[in-house]
Amino acid sequence: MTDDSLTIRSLSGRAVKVPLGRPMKTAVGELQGAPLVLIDIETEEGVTGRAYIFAYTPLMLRPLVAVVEALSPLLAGKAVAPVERAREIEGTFRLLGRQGLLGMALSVIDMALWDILARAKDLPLVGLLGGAVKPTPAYDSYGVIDPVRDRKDIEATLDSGFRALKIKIGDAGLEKDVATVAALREMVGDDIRIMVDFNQSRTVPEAIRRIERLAAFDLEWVEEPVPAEDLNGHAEVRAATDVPIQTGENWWFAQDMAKAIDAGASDLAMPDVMKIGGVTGWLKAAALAEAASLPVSSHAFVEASAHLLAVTPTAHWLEVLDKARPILQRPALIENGMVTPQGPGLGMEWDEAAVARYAA
Ligand code: SMN
Ligand code: MG
Repeated sequence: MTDDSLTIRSLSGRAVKVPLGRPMKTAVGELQGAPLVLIDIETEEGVTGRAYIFAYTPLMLRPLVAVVEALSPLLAGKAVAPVERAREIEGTFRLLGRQGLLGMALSVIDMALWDILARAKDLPLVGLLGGAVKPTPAYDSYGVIDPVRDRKDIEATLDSGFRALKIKIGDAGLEKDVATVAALREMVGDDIRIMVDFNQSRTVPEAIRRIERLAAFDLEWVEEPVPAEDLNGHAEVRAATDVPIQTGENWWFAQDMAKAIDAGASDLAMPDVMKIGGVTGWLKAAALAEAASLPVSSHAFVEASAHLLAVTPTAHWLEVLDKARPILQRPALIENGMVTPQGPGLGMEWDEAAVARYAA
């Protein structure tokens, strides 16, 4: 069977609301569970590709299913050729633009198409991309924490082998941020890497003021200190501190990443495979990062990120925010603070009983 013998038959999306392993409070709101849209792409040859969209809010579940279904006629009968499909769809939506829900749907459809190609050759995606099945260092991702209340969870994170963890901050005043990070540093010791994420919540002066105090705790990075689209603001904060600035989860396709690099917005990059354009977009982002000497970390999407970081020249950290675990037959392979890609394809099979249980 050659790749071009694979033909898309149909596209479907199913909405689920999945419980989160732990609360995910951020400076800009709290996630009540993980609203996901599961994408299945069937082919005439009987190979099915799977991927999922993270909707962030249940309010977007029905619209996202509608967007996926609206795209189906554009893809049915076409070859499973994700690079060609991405080029074609970019042209189709040139006037509208691919940001927002459309960009999320296009990125995840791309992931499912690559899943088909790898499955058809009985390969893990990393293998189809020419890489090796190898583990990537990972960090455990928390929301806003209470060092006393969350001590047991954090100890379990370290006991399971993680050497890094991220917390959300910026939900209250500077002193709370400083006290939380100081308590965490005290709890985990000097060798564990700590990342903090403001989730776009600060102004430039306030971000600079807070980071000046947080610099004492040897942070791996400070993430999205100001609104994601404020590239100059990110660059201003970056110029005011030696603490590495991280951003990228809100870049739409490689073009946004190129603008951020041009603006000198960050020391690091963390594209989100659901917004950067799926596998096709990620490969472009990885090339941009290598050319700009930017370490690349992932954002959520543990399963796909394990494959993609394994073929990313400047791979840095993999974020473990394991949202899909409850609806997968086989969870992501997370061992001793590392995540190893699983196949075939992206390595995901829906647990249909769980999908039914969590149907939205
Ligand atoms: C985040 C991820 C997913 C949901 C809310 C917030 C956060 C992160 O920005 O980087 O983990
Ligand atoms: Mg973030």
